[in-house]
Amino acid sequence: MDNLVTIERFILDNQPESAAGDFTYLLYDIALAAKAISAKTLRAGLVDIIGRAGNINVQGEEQQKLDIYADQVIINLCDHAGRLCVMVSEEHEEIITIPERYAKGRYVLVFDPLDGSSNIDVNVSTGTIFGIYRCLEWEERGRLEDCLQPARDLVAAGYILYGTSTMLVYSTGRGVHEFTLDPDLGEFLLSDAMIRMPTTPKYYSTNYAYRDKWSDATRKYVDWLVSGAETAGGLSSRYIGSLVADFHRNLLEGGVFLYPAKDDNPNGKLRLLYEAGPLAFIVGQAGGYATDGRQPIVNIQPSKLHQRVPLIIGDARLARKAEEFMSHA
Ligand code: FDP
Repeated sequence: MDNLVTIERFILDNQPESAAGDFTYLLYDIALAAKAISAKTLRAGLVDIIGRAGNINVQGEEQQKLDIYADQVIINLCDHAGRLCVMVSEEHEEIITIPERYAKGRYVLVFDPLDGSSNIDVNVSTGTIFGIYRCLEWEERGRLEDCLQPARDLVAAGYILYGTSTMLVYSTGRGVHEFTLDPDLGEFLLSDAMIRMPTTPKYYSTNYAYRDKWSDATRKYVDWLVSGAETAGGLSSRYIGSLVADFHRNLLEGGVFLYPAKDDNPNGKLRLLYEAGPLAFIVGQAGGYATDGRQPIVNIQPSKLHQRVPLIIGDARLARKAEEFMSHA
């Protein structure tokens, strides 16, 4: 037990002294929400399987949609402690203000409570993505402007992967750190610190079924990835269709993920504020890069809460190459 480092201890040991208050506890709150969602996710598989066999579910209760559950858990654990001034969730059209009866804090939390939720029914990995900004105007309570900040201004970003193990990965701009939930202890334990992407990428990840809907430049770029022209031995293809899981694999194994623009969706599918932005911040901290094909994701000023953005993210050289292809378009 001597060398086990819990997430609480790691966060505390690695915060500048000035920050060892609200911000540290906000990260704890998110870690606690992650444990609750993880527990429910594991049980959801069981409930679903038993339900499918024609039996009533284990508790005889109506099963709540997991993404709604995840959304409520995060809000309930984070709204009352006086650490936040406003939140943004994929599940809510408008900003989520902190109720007047609670103290207002200095931070803004943006999150996608359960990404890849279409995978739950088939027992495939899902994830939560989050980003934390500083509130811009202390006097005001819950403004849209506080939420519409570029990812380069994130104070912290992270994700939780509900896979064969539950993992929490985060960065406060000083490296990327990974924690694995020990189900017996109920604690996130440090499993990797200061993660760097491998120098030799292995994978490209995209939904190839959209090939005919991509631009010529995107097709040429993906052909270039497939040809292995600049990567020894070529790249292999991996696509789960669950952003957090696809991103995490490529972060550790090396590779590039893309969800580009399509004929019927000129800005792609993924959301800038609580999907592309936080992951772009993290990948940059691990030596990678994220672009919309023209500019770094971290530099894009959001104009709407649920704005979509084309995303090419992962290995720095491979992602930058996309900009070369797309600038000739
Ligand atoms: P999902 O719709 O299952 O929530 O963010 C949405 C997302 O999943 C990502 O996790 C995933 O990368 C992408 O959509 C998959 O979209 P396609 O089915 O169009 O490939």
